[in-house]
Amino acid sequence: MISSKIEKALNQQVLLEAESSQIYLAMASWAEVGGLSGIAEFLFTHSDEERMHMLKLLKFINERGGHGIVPTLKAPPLKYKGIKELFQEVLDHEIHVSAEINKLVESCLKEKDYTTHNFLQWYVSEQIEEEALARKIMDKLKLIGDDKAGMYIFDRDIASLAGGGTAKGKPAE
Ligand code: OFO
Repeated sequence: MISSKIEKALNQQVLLEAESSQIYLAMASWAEVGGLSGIAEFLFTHSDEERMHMLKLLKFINERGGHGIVPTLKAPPLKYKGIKELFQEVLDHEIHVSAEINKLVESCLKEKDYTTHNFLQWYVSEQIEEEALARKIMDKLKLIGDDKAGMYIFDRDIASLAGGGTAKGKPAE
């Protein structure tokens, strides 16, 4: 059984994962409309994975005697300044998510909730991968700069940047 404090904190994380899914979905749609089909595909997949992260939390809360709350989401932005800005936002967002996961882990230790602490370890590793991937993408984009041919190749090959884990075309467990 989880304490109401942990239940509330986990539901906050449900909201954050749902927001992540929503934001990446909006980014995917913007990229698709702009003809960047590789980037769009990558972001659609990423959005699906965030939904899986949300579901996994929601089900855990229910399993542990709490109530997983389906949150109200605010509308994500419609447009982005450019590809570099978009992926910088992805990186910043993932850094924020990692910080929130770490806070949750800390709360579990304080509450002596070792079951939830154990459950959250999957998210801790997931965040290491997601941040690393977003950084790798930003490094590539910095190298490409304003080169249109480089951007064409980036859009074509972005799926191959993803190596095993998340946003790599395979759903999270
Ligand atoms: Fe759920 O990993 Fe990104 O946000």
